[in-house]
Amino acid sequence: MGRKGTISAIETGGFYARERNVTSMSHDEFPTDEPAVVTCGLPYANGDLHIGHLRGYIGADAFNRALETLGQESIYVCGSDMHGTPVAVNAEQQGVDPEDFALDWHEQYEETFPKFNVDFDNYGHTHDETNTQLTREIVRTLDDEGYIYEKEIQVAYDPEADQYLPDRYVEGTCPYCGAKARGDECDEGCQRHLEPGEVEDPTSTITGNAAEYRERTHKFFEVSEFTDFLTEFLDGLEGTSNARNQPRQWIEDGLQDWCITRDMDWGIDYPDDETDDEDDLVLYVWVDAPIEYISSTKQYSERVGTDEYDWEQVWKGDGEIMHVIGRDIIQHHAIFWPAMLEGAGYNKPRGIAATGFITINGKGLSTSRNRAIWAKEYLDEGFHPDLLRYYLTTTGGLQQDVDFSWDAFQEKVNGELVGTVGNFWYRSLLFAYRNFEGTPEADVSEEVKARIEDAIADVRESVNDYSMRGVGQAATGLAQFGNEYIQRNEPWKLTDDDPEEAAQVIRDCVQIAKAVGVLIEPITPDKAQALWTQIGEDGEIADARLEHALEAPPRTFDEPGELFEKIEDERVEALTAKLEERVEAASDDDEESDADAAETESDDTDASESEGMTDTDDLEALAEDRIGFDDFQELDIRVGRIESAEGIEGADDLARLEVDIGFETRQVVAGIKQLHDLDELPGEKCVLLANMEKAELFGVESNGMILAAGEEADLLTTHGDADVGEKIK
Ligand code: B3M
Ligand code: ZN
Repeated sequence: MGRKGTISAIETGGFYARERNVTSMSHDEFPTDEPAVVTCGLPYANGDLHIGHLRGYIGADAFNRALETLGQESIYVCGSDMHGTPVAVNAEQQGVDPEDFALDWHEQYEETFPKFNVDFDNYGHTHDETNTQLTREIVRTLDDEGYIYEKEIQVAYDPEADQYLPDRYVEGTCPYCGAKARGDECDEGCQRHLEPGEVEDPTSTITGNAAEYRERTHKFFEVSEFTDFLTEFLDGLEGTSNARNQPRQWIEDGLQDWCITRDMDWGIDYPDDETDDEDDLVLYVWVDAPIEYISSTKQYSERVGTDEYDWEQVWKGDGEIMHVIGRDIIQHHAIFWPAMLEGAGYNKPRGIAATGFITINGKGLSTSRNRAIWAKEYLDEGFHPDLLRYYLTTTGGLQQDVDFSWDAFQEKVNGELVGTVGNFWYRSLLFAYRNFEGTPEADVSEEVKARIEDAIADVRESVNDYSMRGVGQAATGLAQFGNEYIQRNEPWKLTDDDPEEAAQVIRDCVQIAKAVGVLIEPITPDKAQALWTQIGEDGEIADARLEHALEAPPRTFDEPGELFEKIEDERVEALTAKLEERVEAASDDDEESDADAAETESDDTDASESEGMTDTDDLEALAEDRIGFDDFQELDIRVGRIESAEGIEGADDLARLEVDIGFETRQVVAGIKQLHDLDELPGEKCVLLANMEKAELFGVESNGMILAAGEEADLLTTHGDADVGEKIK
């Protein structure tokens, strides 16, 4: 990123630093008096679900459950995304009708989600009657309001296939960052949405031929008219900082209008009056897809009755709308979608939480390389869904990429769920059962009451910060306290000498056990329910509020059992070997089929496939201007940890960072002020060129250079156990 950027580390927030996802104070804290709806990005109905999908659906499910424990009225809705080229291309490859193809996957998803305790209040799909009607109605309104116009544009066409090439039917180079890109998105590079005609050097994914361009008339939505509205909207938007910062940059670069029609058959017809025209356009999939959020809410409302939940109060009144999405679809949710909602007279989202990706053993998840953990595979292995739920929600902050390996999974499960939570539950309840046949009669001590109240406050704050990791940590932290408490008070020594004191300690422990259950329920609902039953509570723990954590459990209960089981080393070794073999086998296949230019990939996020460098000069430089190993050795590049980050006054782009590089802390100036939320950086690992010449920028000395790539200054880092200070070699 050149000389302009340097950073340095400040007080380190540490690994468990609270995730701060909320910067705006323009909303009342949860719980509010308005009904809420939580949504998650709709899965394209085009292939098997994997761990990358599950992260979002589980995270949003946990968020919705956690909101309910706060006393917020809230529902969780979603649906399958049936249209667009992601579905059409895959259906075509299999020679089946896109509708049958998509419905088939839709039904599979409907069955799969509950197996992960992902509990949608409504799960519809974008091709159903509700969504078709509502989409047409909203587009008509936008048209009536004068936000839609026609324009002649050049669209890609494959003469051999005699077919237009919308979106995923074409591939080429991103005009913004040079990465390999799909027709409508720079999926491996800067993540920008691309308009028809924008992708450079387009080739057809049907035949592999270079695409031709033909002139066609298309409909455009005037997003540019909403620039001021969107600027203000983003200022009040809660959720992750990336959902505010990236769109602000795009707005600054100037918003383009958005082509909302496509030359294809599969989709919702553009609602105009001339019907039966062969050239009829369908709506771009990204028009009808988010409308499913409303349609799905409406279906729920119609099912339970508007007295119980009124979709119009939410979507046309003041309801709380929260979207959980992948960070690759921020532009659709934080620019296009609020503009559509505003133009059509609807309520806007309160929060957008855009999550990072999942990597597998430190490498990008890749469906084509079979480097993924499939939903079905996980269940077939016989692991309880709550283990994966816990892993995915608590391993990293929302915005961070989360790495999955069977090793790390084992470590987390054995350490935190078996060792901390399960161990505390079992030892305290078993002791209570054996000595008191249940909960001893006593009041909870002040110390324990206060500790539970603190944990409840942490959960409240975490939910308001959209941090499910914070919720998990509050629960696990309380169980940790429970273990310490029982250890410190040694009730087993008291039963004979001081039975009253023993009763007090155990009374406290049963309360802590119950409280851990109530607090952890959003993340591990089945296990929490099992605990609930063990302590003799009736009904469902999912209906319990945070306050119930302080209410006395029933007097008696039956003998408890252990709720978590250790994952053995041999199991992990076998699973790891199986995964590696599979990836290897797939990459052999892949090499063979690489020659087949028509190959397309449904949702591959393999970063290793991206090529940021396509400029001819760069390629020549790469071929000729090689350096020797000795030259490389001269670069002192080290792993660092950002301790602090703050903007430099008067400099638009610059931030001052303090970076711990093991033996010392460096002050660095980096040009990342606009591109990163500086509050999020402390605690992050980075890579620093330590023997860079010193420089002074805006009066601040920069002693080293932080390495980053791409227009968004994506900070380089390490993914394994390299220590801070380690030299890169
Ligand atoms: N179906 C999947 C994706 O791009 C897409 C999401 C739609 S959300 C309205 O992640
Ligand atoms: Zn790009």
